[in-house]
Amino acid sequence: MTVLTRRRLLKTAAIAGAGGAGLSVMGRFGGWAAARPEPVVLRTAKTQAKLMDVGQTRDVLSYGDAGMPPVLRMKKGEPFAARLVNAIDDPTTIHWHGIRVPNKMDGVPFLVQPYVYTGDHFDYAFTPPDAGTFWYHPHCNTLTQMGHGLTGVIVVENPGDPQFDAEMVINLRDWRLGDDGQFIDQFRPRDAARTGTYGTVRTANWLDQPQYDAPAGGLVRLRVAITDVTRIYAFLVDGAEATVMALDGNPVPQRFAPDALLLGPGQRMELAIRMPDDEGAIVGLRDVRGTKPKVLATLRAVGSSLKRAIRDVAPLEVNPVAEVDLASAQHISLALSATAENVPSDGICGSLGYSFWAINKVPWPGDTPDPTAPLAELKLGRSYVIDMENLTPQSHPMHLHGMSFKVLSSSTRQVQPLISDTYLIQPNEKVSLGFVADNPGDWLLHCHIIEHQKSGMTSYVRVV
Ligand SMILES: [Cu+2]
Repeated sequence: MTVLTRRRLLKTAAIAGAGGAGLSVMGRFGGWAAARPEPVVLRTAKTQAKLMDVGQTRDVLSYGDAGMPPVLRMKKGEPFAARLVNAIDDPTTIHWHGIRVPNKMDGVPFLVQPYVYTGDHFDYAFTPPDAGTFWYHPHCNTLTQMGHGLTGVIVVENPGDPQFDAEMVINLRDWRLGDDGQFIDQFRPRDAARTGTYGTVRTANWLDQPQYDAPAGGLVRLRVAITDVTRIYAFLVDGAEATVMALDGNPVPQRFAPDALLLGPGQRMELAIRMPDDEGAIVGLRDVRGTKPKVLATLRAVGSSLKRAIRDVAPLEVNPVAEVDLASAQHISLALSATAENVPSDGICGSLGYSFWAINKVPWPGDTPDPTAPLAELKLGRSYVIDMENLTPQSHPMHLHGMSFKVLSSSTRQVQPLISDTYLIQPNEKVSLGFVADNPGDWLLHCHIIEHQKSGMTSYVRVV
């Protein structure tokens, strides 16, 4: 594994800087220059936000000076560039969750890039191959940085997308705040060893139950991303006809109504909603999981009815993900378990100081480079099937970086052949996920309940 020294790190930063300067010689490089976009500046900052009635919450982190991190819009097959400028007092990076980027752009410190220290910057550039709903977040000290606000949604547009009368993006997340509206401890060890530590304040787009206007009788494309560090949701829409069009950035083969649809941290869904005909009618997006169900956000019908029909929504274009060859695929067994170990470990990238979880009986010490080796070395271009078994009483949203897999089968339920980057595995479930190892590099495979990730449920595969 690549170990980055401070010296090498500075060299890398210098190269990144030179890339930025290259913008000034655009005219000399014809097509290359024309294709190179102006970078979006994502500047981490400490800010305040009104998350509770009692007043402003301090020590909130965002990209930009105020409000939640911006929704980033990209276009499928068109180059995108962003400059991360780090203005917080902690090293950081950006990971583009679900987007199949080149390895060096994946944002995992030490595995693929150096830390971006306070005052430094890093230039990200890639061309998103897939259209859909994705998200971005740091991969350093993630429980704190994401817990305090650094989670934003990405929309990758496709010019061939069906037309809607309105589109909305909802970023779902919680905050660990006390009665005074200020941050409390981000986790409790006894909860980290179970489902993870839940937030105390729940928001949609950093608001409590926001309401958005949408045309009566119109078709709404609602993009929802769970960017929370812990919470699993069970989604329901009431007051309107709704259908799930896409999950985790990819169209579903068969559309279905969100009837307590379970999705975990890191997952996204795209709904087509047909608004009611009557002006003022309210549509609710609900979480019905657990003992405290909640209306997350509402839509209010406005104007006279457009009289659309949900069946008129054309299919979304399938993303160009290589088809797994099951006949030649090699199988990789993966057992998720709890571990008896409970010892502090020195995670370089924000370990919690505990080991509670393991993959194939090995608890990983966070994102440290040594002495750990990849879970598996995969041959570029070859097909693989991950046979994953959950031996714990908790659910785990398992996320693979860099490549999308197809859900092949489950031991406990009927599954559609969904293409995804995150699979929410249930207790006692065995699932088979097939993919083509077509993206070279070191790719993390981890639980997206961040406390689980940071206390052992992390590994990576190497594609060479
Ligand atoms: Cu987990």
